[in-house]
Amino acid sequence: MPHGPHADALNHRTSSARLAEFREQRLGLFIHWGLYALAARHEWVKQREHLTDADYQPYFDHFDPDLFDPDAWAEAAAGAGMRYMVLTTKHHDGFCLWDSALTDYSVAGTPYGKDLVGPIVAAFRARGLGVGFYHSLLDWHHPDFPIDGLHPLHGRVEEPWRDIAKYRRYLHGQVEELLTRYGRIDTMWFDFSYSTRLRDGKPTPGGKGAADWRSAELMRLVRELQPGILVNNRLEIPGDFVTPEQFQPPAPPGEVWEACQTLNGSWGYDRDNLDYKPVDLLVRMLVDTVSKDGNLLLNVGPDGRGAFDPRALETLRGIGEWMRLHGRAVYGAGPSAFEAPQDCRYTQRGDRLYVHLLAWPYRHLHLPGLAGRVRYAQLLNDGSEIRRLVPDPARDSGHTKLGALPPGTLTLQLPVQRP
Ligand code: FUL
Repeated sequence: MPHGPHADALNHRTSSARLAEFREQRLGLFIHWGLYALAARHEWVKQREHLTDADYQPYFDHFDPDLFDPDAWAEAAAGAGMRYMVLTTKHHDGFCLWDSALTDYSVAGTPYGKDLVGPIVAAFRARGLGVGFYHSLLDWHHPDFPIDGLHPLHGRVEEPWRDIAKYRRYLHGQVEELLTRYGRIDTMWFDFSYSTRLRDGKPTPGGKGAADWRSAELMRLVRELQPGILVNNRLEIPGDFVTPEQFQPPAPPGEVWEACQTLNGSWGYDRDNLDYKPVDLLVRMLVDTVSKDGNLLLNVGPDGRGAFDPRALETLRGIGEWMRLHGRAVYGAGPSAFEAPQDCRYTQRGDRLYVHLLAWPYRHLHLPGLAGRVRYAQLLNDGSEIRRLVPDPARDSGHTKLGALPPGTLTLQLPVQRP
């Protein structure tokens, strides 16, 4: 971290460069991987089924991902047009994917026996992708973590209050390990703050949880160890970006933001859940997100042997095909000052306006406010020309009218004169 009189300005510049990079990247891969992959029925299985440590132990004893191939993961992400990834270093169950000096509850103690974080970071870096760490503030294995209303053992033990201060030292210590062992880390994705004194699963209003984790101290530690890193907003104090989960904000949140989405409703590997979102829906989510100046983080939960589910791979391939043809309407693109017609989204980069048609049929498309501003119009996927029709001045004043649009979800590319 730079020191001296200009240190603050320098650090500030570093994070604004990183922010610009983040908004340029637009699409990332979330990876939820841990012992719950062996249960294969949602990453909250320990809580949902009130499993004790003993019930959960077989997953630890059998964690031996023989098909783990981080290069294949990175290849699948890059092939989907993703520019960064965020990996669960530890989820709420407390299991650590790295060999932490602070606990035995890590991959090092499993039959697999080796660090996983390092090889994953290296594989994604080798493909030029950014690297982020998800880290849970919760820990359903640590002996000092309170048996609060969200804990798997809630209502099943007599002494629910534990020493949160001891747990907090552990949490900060682990974050320090993660941010000093693996070189530059681009994003820290904490999850999630609430008061551990909640009852019956209901958080205490007023954001008191930040005191439990000492969020401000944790934030300072992260920024000191990794200047320029971006930190999300789940510490209950302001971060660098906000994280709507599994929903598309109807309007731009007015802050830097990243939506996160599952492919099938579960973040961890969920064998019997076949409810995969179709590629065109995910593409529409991406387009909608970029039109509102956001990023999209799409999740894959690798299975117990370390492989991506074939359905997830197929989805990533489909997104990749679309991105290969339409990436220029996504990377570095953002909202447009022009107002999009119904069922359309606009993304814009420089003087290129991208018109994403989310519904069909369109015989003609009227683009409000663009009369006289469109120099040329083409389909983005094949560069073919779209004819501009002469508008009827009585009906179409102020519009540009495009005609002869073929069916399907289309993206048009228009060089425009900006307002
Ligand atoms: C949530 C977690 O509880 C989920 O398991 C998942 O990690 C999601 C991204 O964040 O708050």
